[in-house]
Amino acid sequence: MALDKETFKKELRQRLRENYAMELEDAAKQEIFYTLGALVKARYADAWGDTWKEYVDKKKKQVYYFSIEFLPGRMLKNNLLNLGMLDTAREALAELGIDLDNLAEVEKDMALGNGGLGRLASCFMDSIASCGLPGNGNGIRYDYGLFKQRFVDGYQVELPDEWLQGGNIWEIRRESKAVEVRVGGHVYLADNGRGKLKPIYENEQILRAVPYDTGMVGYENNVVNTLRLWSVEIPASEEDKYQSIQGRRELEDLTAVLYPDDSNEQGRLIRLTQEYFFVSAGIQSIIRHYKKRIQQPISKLSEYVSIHINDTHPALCVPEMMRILIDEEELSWEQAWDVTVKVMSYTNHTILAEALEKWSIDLMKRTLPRMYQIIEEIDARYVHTMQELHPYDLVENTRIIRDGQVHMAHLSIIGSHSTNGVAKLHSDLLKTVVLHDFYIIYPDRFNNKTNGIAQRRWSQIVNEPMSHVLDEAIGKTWRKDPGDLKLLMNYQSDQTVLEKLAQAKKMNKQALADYILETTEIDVSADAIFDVQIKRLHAYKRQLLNLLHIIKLYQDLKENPDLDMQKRVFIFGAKAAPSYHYAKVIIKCINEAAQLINNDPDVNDQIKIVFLPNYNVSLAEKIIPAADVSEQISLASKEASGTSNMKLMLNGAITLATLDGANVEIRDAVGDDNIYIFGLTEKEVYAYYENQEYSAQRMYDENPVIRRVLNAFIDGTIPNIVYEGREIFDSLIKYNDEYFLLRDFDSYVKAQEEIDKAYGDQTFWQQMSLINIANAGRFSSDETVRRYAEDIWKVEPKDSFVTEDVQKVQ
Ligand code: Z57
Repeated sequence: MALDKETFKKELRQRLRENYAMELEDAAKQEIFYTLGALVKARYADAWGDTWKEYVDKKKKQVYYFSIEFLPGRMLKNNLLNLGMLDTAREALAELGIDLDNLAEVEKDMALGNGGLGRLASCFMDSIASCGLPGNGNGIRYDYGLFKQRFVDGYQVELPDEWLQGGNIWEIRRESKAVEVRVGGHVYLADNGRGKLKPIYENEQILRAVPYDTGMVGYENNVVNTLRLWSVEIPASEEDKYQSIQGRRELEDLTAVLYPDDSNEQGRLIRLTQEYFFVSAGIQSIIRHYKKRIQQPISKLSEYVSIHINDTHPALCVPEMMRILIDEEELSWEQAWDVTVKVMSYTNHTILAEALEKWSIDLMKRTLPRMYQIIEEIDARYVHTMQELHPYDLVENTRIIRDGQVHMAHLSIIGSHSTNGVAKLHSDLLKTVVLHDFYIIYPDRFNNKTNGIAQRRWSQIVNEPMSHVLDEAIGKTWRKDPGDLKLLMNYQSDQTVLEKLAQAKKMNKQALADYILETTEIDVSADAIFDVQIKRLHAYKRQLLNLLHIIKLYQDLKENPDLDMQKRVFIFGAKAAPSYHYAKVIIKCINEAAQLINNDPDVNDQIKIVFLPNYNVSLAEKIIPAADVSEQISLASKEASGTSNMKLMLNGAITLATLDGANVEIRDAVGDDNIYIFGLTEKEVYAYYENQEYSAQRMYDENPVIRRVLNAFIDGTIPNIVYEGREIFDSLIKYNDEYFLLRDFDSYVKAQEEIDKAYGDQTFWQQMSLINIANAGRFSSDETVRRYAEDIWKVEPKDSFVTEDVQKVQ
């Protein structure tokens, strides 16, 4: 039911009176925000209940997306949009003298994730609901999200993110759905009196897992799915065991913090326990629901339930499902295994060896003894079956337990019916290189699902100026159906549309320029090229290559202040894992280079560096609409997909990229003339690995430009980086430049020079920009989750959707 402005205003006032005993005129921003949030939540409460009931009544197969990270960011505007009340709310609030965008900033940015993986999970949640698919999220309700980043003397400093302070308007604590999770102690097997073995637990710790549910509101379709996040508590029965403050603390800390490093497995005990905690709680609640509401034989579970393992962090889904089916439901091993493999599916998100999870046998045994027993049995049976069919080495290389460690990727592949990569190139590399041995064993299990983004958030919500131009040019159907952005291709040569898109971009750039001035005191011109690199700080993503180019430009300008070039602002947003020393060194160097360049009168404002602190979803929403150039410059083969590349493209930025991850598919979508590609291909990178003939020292000796740039790090040109500059220099020369920055430097510089030239021809640039927007529709996560639903999960969209499509065709 549509809500009109007057009713909206009346209800807002009414709720404010009831909850705060206050008139709107006297209320603080916080109070208005919470009141509005409650109003919005009430608008979808019925649909939430109805959705749940419909799934139960129709016994619809549901998918549960298990992820150790979710990164929803702010939800107010997203919910308003999806409920069809964004415009009404904006206008009604304006009439009350309240600016919606300003009010929305009160909401804490929910950052229960590090980067791409967590944000992807949240884009999927949005799309699953918006496509009317029965699917839910399952994860951890961390008390503290990803750390807040500040810069002090150019160094990253981490502060706690107390996102729950002041309360979380969207969540519902579901006391009655709490479950118990057992960890530690010892387990042995004894006769259960019915001819089967049952595990006897000794000295185990019992944890209480309490779920907090958040509605995932679909776009104008009355579907509201559930994101269920678990929090740890001490069970009443165990209270007396935890009399020491320290014991309590340790337990309560289990869901306190998100691990801020997703690129390295530190092998921490707490992390493993976290993984088991949300996996066990999630699967128990699925099984409980199945038995109570679906009431089908447990052997038919896979007809009603699909579980997705997002990267290996939830890989314990496999042995935990086995545990429940065998120990509690008393299925035979064979039956249980059949069900488990059918229910589970797995996505791989990286080929970086250091990010592939392995746990030592010892730690696993101590922390999760029953899990270890089951994994051992899975491993033994795998070896037993496969050694009949395959050579010894192949089986040894693919088994789960090896060299004293449990390989979680192996467990995920063996224990599921589907393994997918996240972009075509990445999926191919899995088959041909990284998981080649598994591909020989299970060729049918491998498939690709190129990532996507929640296009409504990343266009309509974050970029209203552009959205209005699109409405005028091609109508509004693109808002529901991102594929319709294609219609924009008819306006490639329409000066009016090009001009209007340029104006929208300019507005966004001015807004970002204002924000930059306010937060960093750096004054940038909206006429300059806004060149953007936003992503986690990591060596393979090569923020340093970007910096090397900037230093080159700086040196060129020092030599010739009249150099003919476009003004440029290099914008960075990136957090480094607190323990990732080298990444922090790069941050320091970028910040010191910024100090130098931004304040050197010789540069005459031709180039500026802006490193915005605390990059998160909300900051991405400010930067992306204002970007002209999208830096996607990872070493080919290393970035599984990337997703900021898609968001920037959708907002009309031109991609400057290596042929890595989804960049390849972006190139295919826009054509070679509307993207700037440079650098080694993945094949060339692998060839270097094989020949081992790369010499960074030689590049340094033979290339005077590279020499001059690198010397700036050690000769005092960039101030205050005596140690950091040396480390950078050594990483490139002494340790032979692991990520081939110097090898790609010349071709990167050349591509940057072409961009400089192209920007000078504004019509040409606007055409490229339009073509990028027009072809971004294929990267909608609506499309991605539909592919998962059809090929992997076998879940079907809500019926009303089918009939609606039929109507459209007729
Ligand atoms: C993470 O954010 C990603 C991969 C990981 O293995 C971990 Br742990 C965290 C990223 C990839 O680096 C991106 O290339 C990809 O786009 C994203 O996951 C989503 O698939």
